[in-house]
Amino acid sequence: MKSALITGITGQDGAYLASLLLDKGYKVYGLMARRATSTTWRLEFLGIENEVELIYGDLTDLSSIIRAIKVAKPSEVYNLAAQSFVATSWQQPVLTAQTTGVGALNVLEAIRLSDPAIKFYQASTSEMFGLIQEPMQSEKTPFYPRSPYGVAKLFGHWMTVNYRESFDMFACSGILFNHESPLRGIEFVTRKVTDAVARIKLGVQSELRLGNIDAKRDWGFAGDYVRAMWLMLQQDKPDDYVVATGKTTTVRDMCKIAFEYVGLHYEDYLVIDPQFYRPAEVEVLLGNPAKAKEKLNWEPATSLEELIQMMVSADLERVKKEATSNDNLVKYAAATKQ
Ligand code: NDP
Ligand code: GDR
Repeated sequence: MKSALITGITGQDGAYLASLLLDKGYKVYGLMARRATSTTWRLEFLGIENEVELIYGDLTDLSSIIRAIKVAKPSEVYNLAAQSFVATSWQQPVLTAQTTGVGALNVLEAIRLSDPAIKFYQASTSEMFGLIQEPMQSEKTPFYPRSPYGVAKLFGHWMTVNYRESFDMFACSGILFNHESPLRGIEFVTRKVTDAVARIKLGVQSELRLGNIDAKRDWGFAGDYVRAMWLMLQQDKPDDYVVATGKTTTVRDMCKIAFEYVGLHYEDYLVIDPQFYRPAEVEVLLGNPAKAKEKLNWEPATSLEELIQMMVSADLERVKKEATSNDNLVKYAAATKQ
């Protein structure tokens, strides 16, 4: 039986990847940071919380990663853990560098010191392109990150390339464009919108406050994207791949799709709030997934409309359940006023 270790297993991608690997017959281990409150809700949502083995550890603690590798004896390690919210990376740049940047190096070092034959996947990002000059970004597009997060990820990306070239390790970097799902963190714009649409529809929220709605993103479904991660580690040779849909949409149009799905107009509820603008913005992202299609035979299976509908439906169901008691309704109404 193949064994895999996933860092960031409690995150959106970690949960979907764990589910995929379990379906493929892997024994799945997850490195999980110790927190004061439970973080396993995504694993529970997918019904796999008892199917995976969770090992406490932190990406900034090399010894804990070495220990996790000793326990899991994996043939594949997927490094998905990170401080992954771009906006927070200006407020906590050092933590972001240590977790998102040096954390990736810690995992590479842990593998090199334990068993360099272990295959490694690094969760790289389209945020590394940042202030791009090319209309479509591919593996050959130069990088120009625009946030401490993007800079930290670029360090992890080049370390992955460097360990492949220096130590002949099977190390791959997946340059993934934005991907979303009902399991997306609530602070990211798609989920913030679909959650607001559900609350507004059910009468427990009155407005939605956003920042730069002219930003354009290439959005796909997380469930499709974790398949590409796995495929990268099944190839004969390690390499880097862009994973994207090849379509870009403004935040404004994404809002329109979400509100229209429940028969509302976004213009009636949207408030532009300067607090959600970023010190430096990535205005547009549009990926070219041609290499992933050719070499991995990977293609996205979910359209943006299907994705947004899936997210709004899940949020409607959740908000309905949460708002069954009067107490909760009062709480939500108060939270909306803040
Ligand atoms: P999430 O923010 O949902 O998950 C991040 C995970 O990292 C969580 O499990 C979190 O644990 C864990 N984590 C954070 N800090 C540490 C630490 N110090 N030690 C151990 N674990 C830690 O991210 P996604 O699932 O959306 O993304 C997965 C990866 O892919 C990330 O690296 C992200 O930067 C990258 N990426 C994501 C894209 C996207 O559109 N989703 C696109 C391109 C790249 P906890 O639950 O305890 O907070
Ligand atoms: P991003 O995702 O920064 O692309 O990073 P996010 O959903 O946070 O922002 C997308 C775009 O929407 C604009 N925006 C807002 N964003 C948020 N979060 N909240 C708002 O109120 C708001 N208003 C407008 C942003 O300015 C931005 O242009 C995600 C993360 O998953 C990263 O970890 C990953 O690497 C990249 O995607 C690819």
